[in-house]
Amino acid sequence: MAEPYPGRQEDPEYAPLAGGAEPGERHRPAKAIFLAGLAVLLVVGVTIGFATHESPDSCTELNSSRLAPFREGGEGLRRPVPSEAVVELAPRGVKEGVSAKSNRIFAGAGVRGFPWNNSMLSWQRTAFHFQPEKNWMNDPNGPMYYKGWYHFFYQYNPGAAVWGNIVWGHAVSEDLIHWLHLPLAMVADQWYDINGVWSGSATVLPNGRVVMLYTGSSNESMQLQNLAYPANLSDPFLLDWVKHPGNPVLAPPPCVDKQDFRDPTTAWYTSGGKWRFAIGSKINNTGVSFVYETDDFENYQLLPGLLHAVPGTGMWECVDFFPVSDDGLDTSVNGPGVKHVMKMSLDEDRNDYYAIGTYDEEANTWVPDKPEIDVGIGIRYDYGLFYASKTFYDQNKRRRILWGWITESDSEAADVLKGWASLQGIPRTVVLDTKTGSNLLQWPVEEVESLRLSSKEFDRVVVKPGTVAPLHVGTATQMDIVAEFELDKQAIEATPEADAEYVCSTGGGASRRGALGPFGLLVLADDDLSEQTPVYFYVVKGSNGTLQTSICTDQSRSSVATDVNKQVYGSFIPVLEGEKLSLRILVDHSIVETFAQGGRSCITARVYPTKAIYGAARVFLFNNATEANVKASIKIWQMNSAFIRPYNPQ
Ligand code: DQQ
Repeated sequence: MAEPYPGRQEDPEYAPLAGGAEPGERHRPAKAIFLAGLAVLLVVGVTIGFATHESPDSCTELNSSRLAPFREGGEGLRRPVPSEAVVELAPRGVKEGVSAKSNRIFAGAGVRGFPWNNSMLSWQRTAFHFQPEKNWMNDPNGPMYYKGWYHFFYQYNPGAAVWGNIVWGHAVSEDLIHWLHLPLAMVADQWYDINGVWSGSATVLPNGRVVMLYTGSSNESMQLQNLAYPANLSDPFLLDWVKHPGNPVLAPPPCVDKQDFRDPTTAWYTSGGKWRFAIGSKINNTGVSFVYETDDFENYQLLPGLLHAVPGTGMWECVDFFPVSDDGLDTSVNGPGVKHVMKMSLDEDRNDYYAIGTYDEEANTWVPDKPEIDVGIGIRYDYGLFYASKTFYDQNKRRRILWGWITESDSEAADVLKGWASLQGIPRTVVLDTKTGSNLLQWPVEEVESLRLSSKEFDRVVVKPGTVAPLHVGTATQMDIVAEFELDKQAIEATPEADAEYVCSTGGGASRRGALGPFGLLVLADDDLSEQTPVYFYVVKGSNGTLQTSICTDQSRSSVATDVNKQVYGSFIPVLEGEKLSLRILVDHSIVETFAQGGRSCITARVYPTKAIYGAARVFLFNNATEANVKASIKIWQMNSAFIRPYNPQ
């Protein structure tokens, strides 16, 4: 396996920045961009084999022509810059070039809003998940480890609990659990990002310098890529950020819409001694990822071809691209035997998909190992709510860590009432599942275990068909649960083979009984089970006698309120010979995160009970199969709260 930065003698050079960008100072596009424009015409058309919506001639225009009106003396600079972005849109965000961000599905006529009171709404705030003190948050941005601190930036609306006026929030932590909220890192104060400082990624260079590439939505809602640096590298908190005077450094290539070019990845170092990063787009309805190359992070060349393209997947947001093994790898690691993960956030269905494949640096392509589960049509990071995620390599503990945005699934009106919206999932370590070769294993970072308090264990409990048993653990609103289940072998043998498949979303939830399922846990339940969120396995015996297992989270009875999402989430999950069925569930007020089979499949749900809250929240073990006993071993820890508070410079 090749080391990162092979054969490097010197650190790459880039000019330190003296101050913020003035609107009159503009960076000159490189001649390379012209070549890049031509390359896109030739290669994109051939690779994807479809007609663009623009005439082919338009593809021969200079990539840079889109920046020309904004260069010195250009009329773009004289156009008025809106003092604040418009947020009153339906749905919110589409006009600015991003899809709807807030959950408005329960705002329409015919849906009666539930009379939420303060005590119910206050309960929903989490105790050990990252969230700002108030207002709206979405994508994780620029995560990195720097001088002893984990840095976390995020898409943030400082003025409201709905999407809009996006800037970069910033927090630091020594352990990914306890956080200090810092002042905003970047605000929308330049023509090229006045409509929003959108998502981006950090690259920590081998000389310790930090490069932040991010998307700005310009005064004309064009998506432009920009560069920012820490003002003071000796400050471990990296409090001040400077936007490069030459911004924007990239405009959308001519063949893509000006609103379809966003979210640059962390850069990786090539054997040719240059840096590359990927960025998502779409051409007609084909999702694509372009790759740019640079040696100074100021001048870029669009490489011929596409890293990858999948017809029918639409706009790719927040592409992530990284090497993977059974251990964490630096983003620049490549070589024989190294697998690469391609992940994209599918704008059309708001889910994060990944696939494992091989990166050919010379050809600038990534090829999935299994085209039938290509990125966007196969495996998801999570089968509940989990979007716009991003990984980073933690050089401190030599692991790759995944952050994902967990949106609300109640009404926007309720978010406005409670004054905040969205969480970040518990950061997860990510390794290759070497047993299946096609999956990743995602697992809560080990630091979360430092919050474990007292525990209760239930060892090898036999649960008969049709049983619901309370697990007496005290308050059940902040828990870390690990559980293993074994289905009765005789019942499996006696169960006839059938053609039937089980699909969580249409399978009738945990109340629909089959011979070999459902069984699992009911979390956030009240004593009389009028509210409950079952997390369960469901096993069916296929026509060839093999067992097929699904893991599901059933929200249909999670709340008596009507204006919350009540889908049943879940997916089929590979269970290999000799493996027991295993679960880990983190419950933290309104979030339930499930990791099945060591993290081979994950489900994140946001639930909003009205009765099963505070001291009334319980946890139960259940087996709703008709034929099989289930043997369950369970350990449940009460979880402490994390310290997440504002930074006080004193
Ligand atoms: N969120 C950002 C965009 C990104 C989208 C805007 C994904 O950069 O594509 O807030 O949620």
